[in-house]
Amino acid sequence: MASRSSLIALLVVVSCAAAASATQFTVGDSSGWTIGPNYSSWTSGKTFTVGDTLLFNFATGAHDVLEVSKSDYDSCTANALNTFTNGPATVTLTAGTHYYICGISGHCGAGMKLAVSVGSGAPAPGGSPGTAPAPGGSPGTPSAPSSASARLAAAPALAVAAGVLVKLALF
Ligand SMILES: [Cu+2]
Repeated sequence: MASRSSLIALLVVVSCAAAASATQFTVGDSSGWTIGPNYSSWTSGKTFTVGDTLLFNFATGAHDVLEVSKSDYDSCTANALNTFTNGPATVTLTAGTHYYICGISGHCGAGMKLAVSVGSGAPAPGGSPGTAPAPGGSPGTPSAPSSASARLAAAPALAVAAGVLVKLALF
């Protein structure tokens, strides 16, 4: 009995820790950041949230990571907003859509391009695209209520706790 209780306690602790921490996504999984993987396939089905990190795995000098605008992403133009030349590189995600390409000649055209849409965790009501936070701040756009995001952050932990209780009942 004691061992079962401690197992359950351990499960609860581990589950809560997992729900509270940010997620690290390894770009391209085991393939890493290189020519070959299809990065739009890689992003599909994944949910990126503010504070999550992208790990770009590449050998320094073989590739690099440039954050670029959407038009430069579309045209594979190496006009960097941010540059990460040393691999592996970790990028912490902020809200909005972020575009990354490899700046080595020909690599972006060969598929080294990644677009990541980062949500706040709350579905935008009425979902208007193109409402990225403007530098300098636009008037009349109140920031999302923090209580709502706190509730959403707590939801996975509650779901996990409920799951544990169900398992407990089935024991
Ligand atoms: Cu490259």
